[in-house]
Amino acid sequence: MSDLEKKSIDPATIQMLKKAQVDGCETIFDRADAMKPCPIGAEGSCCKHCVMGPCRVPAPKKKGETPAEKTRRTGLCGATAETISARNFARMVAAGTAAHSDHARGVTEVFLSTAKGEVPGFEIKDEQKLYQLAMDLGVEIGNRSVREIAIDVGHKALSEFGRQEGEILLAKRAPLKRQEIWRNLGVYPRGIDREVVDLLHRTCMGVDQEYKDLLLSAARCSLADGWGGSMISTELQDVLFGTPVPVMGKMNLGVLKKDEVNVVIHGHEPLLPEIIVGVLQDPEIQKAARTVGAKGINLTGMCCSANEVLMRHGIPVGGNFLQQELAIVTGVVDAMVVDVQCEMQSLAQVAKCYHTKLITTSPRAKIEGAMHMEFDERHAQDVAKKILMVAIDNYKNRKPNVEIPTETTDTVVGFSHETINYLLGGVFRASYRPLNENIINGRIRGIAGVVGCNNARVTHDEPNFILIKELIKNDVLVLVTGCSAMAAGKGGLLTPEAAKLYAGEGLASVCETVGIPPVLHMGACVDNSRILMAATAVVKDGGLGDDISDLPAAGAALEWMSEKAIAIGQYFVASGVFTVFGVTWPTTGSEEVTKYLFEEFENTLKGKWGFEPDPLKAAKLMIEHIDKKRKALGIDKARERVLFDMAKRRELDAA
Ligand code: XCC
Repeated sequence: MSDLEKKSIDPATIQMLKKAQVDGCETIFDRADAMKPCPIGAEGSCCKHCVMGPCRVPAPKKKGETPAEKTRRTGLCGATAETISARNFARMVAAGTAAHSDHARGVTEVFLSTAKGEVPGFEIKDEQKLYQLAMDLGVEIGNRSVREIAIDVGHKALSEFGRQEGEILLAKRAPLKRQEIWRNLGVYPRGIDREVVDLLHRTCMGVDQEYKDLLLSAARCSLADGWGGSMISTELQDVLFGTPVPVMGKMNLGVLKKDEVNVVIHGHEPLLPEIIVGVLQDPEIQKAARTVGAKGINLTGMCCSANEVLMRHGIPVGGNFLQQELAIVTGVVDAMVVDVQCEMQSLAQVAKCYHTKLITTSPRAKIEGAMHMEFDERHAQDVAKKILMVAIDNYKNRKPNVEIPTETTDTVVGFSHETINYLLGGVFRASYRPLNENIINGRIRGIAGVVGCNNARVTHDEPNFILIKELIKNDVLVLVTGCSAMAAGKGGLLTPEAAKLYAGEGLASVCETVGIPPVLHMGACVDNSRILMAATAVVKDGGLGDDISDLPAAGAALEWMSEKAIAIGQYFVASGVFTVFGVTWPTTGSEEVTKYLFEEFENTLKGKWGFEPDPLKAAKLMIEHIDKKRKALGIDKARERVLFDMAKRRELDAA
């Protein structure tokens, strides 16, 4: 196997890496070879919170540091390795929370304008969800019109960002015991922006210099993401664009088409993509595409924007984070339209190697060398049409070096927590009861959320794919979001048939009865809030304890790279979930900080972090945790009864 072939388990990715090499076009994979990560930064030991530094306090090479040696290991101001490490970690949480929450603010503003009837092209699609949200936000329903309710919901949601005191309203959806834990620890989030500002302030030079206090504040900030910003964006996007229901879709670069105008939408906010999907049907646009010799317009998604339009419209997915440059390398992408987050600046360079127009659309995110066509919700359809026309005009500029991989995989996606409820219980008795019963009787051993990014420091898609396969083999139902969802999808795990092929007998039997895949695609990264809601629904249905931390459940992000992933991981932990990350762990510079996150959090928050880059070992850790929780619930015996050995399995197969 050549070095290039070790970069990804996905043949389409390898094929495009080879093409990029032939075309002389540099990608992130080349840069990862050329530049190694800074070892001191990687362990969280570099402090640049003032300009007397940067101060570097790397972890001691060998164990058994004396107190005197330890005292000498500080920054100029005396900040200890613990303070520096905790501050760096907390800043990641603040940045990740800010990203998800600013996305949510944008959605809320458009939602409010929609409710007021100010933005043509947007409408309220899911009234049922609006009513539920209204109740949770304390908005009166009565005999009021949808418009009146929606306006109040919009105002209430918007005020959650600037709220100065009290408790974030949607966090009241969490199990009561969980809320008590937050209150007792003083980590119940007050307002979304307030927690981000609070954490940025604390982590300034010379402010909070007690690592435990910093880490608890980071927990509070992350909760403002999971139960605040992220949840608001998921909820309002569902009300505006429809709550996802299972839909078929295709994944991987093979979805690009040689004889059509290819437009790739990449980023996170579904606002403009939703309008583009609508405008595509415009006969004028279709005609314009035919006029330039194309058979039509082929819209595909990349990263989390892809997840959004895939689960609501079945729009095919080009790929995940590490494939964004490679889509352009095919030579057939006429326009790549980006908004915010996870868009590599190198896209502008790669686009220059081919003919692709890179178009930025968010006022918050411009890229040097890209065209900027700003999304303005008041004229969203016009902007969408103009963008499509740029792509159509560019079709004729394609160069001869065109090559599209053939790989595409079928998937079934769109499992919102409401859909799971309905699928399991049926329309007349929608509930999580059947899921709980199957967990209690042991057919389903537990639930795992496998989420997060790709990372050029590890083999693309490999850790996520191996982990997910190992979990379902051991009867763990897996929920996926973000770029890991695409690793599962491209690997063929997002179909009902995957249950028979890969899942353990217990899980397979449940999936076959209900007709669902053993791995449920729940959406984009802000939709990790759906996992919180699903976990809460399981708790509320009864029989599995009275808090999320009682559930036989675990989380993982083995290919994480973004600060957003740390914010997500932290809110999972602060919601009571054991969460394992891979690649590298950003606090290894301080043993105390790492121990606090990995062990002591379990005593207070009842959730904890873990680190294990090897996917099989990570699966083992998660399954051991699940089994520990089953034992604590007294349901471990049930599972022993349903486990069959190989001889018994063969006997059953033969029968
Ligand atoms: Fe980005 Fe959301 Fe990570 Fe993928 S999973 S690399 S954050 S696109 Ni969100």
